[in-house]
Amino acid sequence: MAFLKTAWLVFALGVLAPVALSSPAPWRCNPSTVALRKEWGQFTRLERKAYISAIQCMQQKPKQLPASEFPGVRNRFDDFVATHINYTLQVHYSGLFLPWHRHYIWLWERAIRDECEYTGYLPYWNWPLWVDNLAASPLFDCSETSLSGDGEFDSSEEDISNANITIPRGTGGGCVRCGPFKDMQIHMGPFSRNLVSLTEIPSPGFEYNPRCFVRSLNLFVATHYTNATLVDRLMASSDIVDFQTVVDHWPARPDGVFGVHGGGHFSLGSTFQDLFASTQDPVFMLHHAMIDRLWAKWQAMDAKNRRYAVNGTTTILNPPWGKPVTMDLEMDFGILGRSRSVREVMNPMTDGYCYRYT
Ligand SMILES: *[C@@H]1O[C@H](CO)[C@@H](O)[C@H](O)[C@H]1NC(C)=O
Ligand SMILES: *[C@@H]1O[C@H](CO)[C@@H](O)[C@H](O)[C@H]1NC(C)=O
Ligand SMILES: *[C@@H]1O[C@H](CO)[C@@H](O)[C@H](O)[C@H]1NC(C)=O
Ligand SMILES: *[C@@H]1O[C@H](CO)[C@@H](O)[C@H](O)[C@H]1NC(C)=O
Ligand SMILES: [Cu+2]
Repeated sequence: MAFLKTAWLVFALGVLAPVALSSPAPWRCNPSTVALRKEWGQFTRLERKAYISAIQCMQQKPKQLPASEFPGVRNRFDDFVATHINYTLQVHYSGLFLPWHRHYIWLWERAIRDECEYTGYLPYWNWPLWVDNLAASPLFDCSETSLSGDGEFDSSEEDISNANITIPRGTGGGCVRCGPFKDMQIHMGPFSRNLVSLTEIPSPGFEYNPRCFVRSLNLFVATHYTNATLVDRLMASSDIVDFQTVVDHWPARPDGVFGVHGGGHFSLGSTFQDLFASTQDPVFMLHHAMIDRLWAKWQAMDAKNRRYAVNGTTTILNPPWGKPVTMDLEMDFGILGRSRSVREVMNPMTDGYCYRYT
């Protein structure tokens, strides 16, 4: 024991002394230290299980938001859900969509590493790989290394249609009864799909509304709205206005449906279709990691013109009175982390970020 202590002391002095004497070099992100975010299918079985355990760990940790104001928040995972609900009207179909979600998913990655002993990095969902058969994908095959799969068949799920489009119903529609998130309860929502002129968080707000986690895999939506042609088209976007249109309004539609962002959300059924509370589906972070990945790659292809490109306002659907997004604008994340300027999140390898994607 004495020997070990001495050895440790020598080791500590040897390593730490030079650092203490010279002024510490500022921490910099470089290619040898950068974290790699991988596609779910590129994770080993152990890595997938570790990520699943991290989500379950967050669902068991105590919440930080107060029960008085946030009755629907029951655990640490729900802190993320409520924060997303809270900022939904600023950070969707607006100039904040890409920057805000970049930081939000980074906060989640940091939280599972700091609070749940997760040692990996965020995985992503590469939509085109599985559009022909979601149920056979490693993400949704309901195995113990998936994020569960389809819900039970529920005959009451209906097609979604409006004047311009009809989306046939998916193959589930009921509760998820298999895989790691079998019988999981969600606590908040549902919110109406009608986004017209919303200026405050609509009902049910942060109310507690326990019910089962629903999925309905939808191959029509997957093949039509998240396929490889659309991803190629997104990557060929000429500028940020075009890029955001293909993400969220392509073909351009006043109600904001569709685009690859909405495509992913609508391909999984009602829990994930909820604009405010979709964070309750454990695949949320992977879906947004894919969007972040495509944005990061698109930015890097022409950094001079794209690194600091933004367009839009801080209000949903960019009304004429909306406040334009600028680099100095501060974005808030409630209790999840300090505010960040838009400029600070424009590069995944600076300002405290240090990640890239496969
Ligand atoms: C249908 O498309 C037309 C033309 O783009 C548009 O003006 C109209 O608002 C759309 N209606 C709905 C319900 O999306
Ligand atoms: C992808 O979807 C678009 C629009 O729905 C369609 O025009 C295109 O043919 C599809 N591409 C593939 C590879 O399925
Ligand atoms: C966004 O781009 C459109 C189209 O180029 C432009 O008219 C608008 O002024 C831009 N808005 C902001 C807030 O940058
Ligand atoms: C919700 O947003 C408001 C600002 O709009 C902020 O003051 C509050 O702290 C936020 N609450 C949560 C839970 O994020
Ligand atoms: Cu969102």
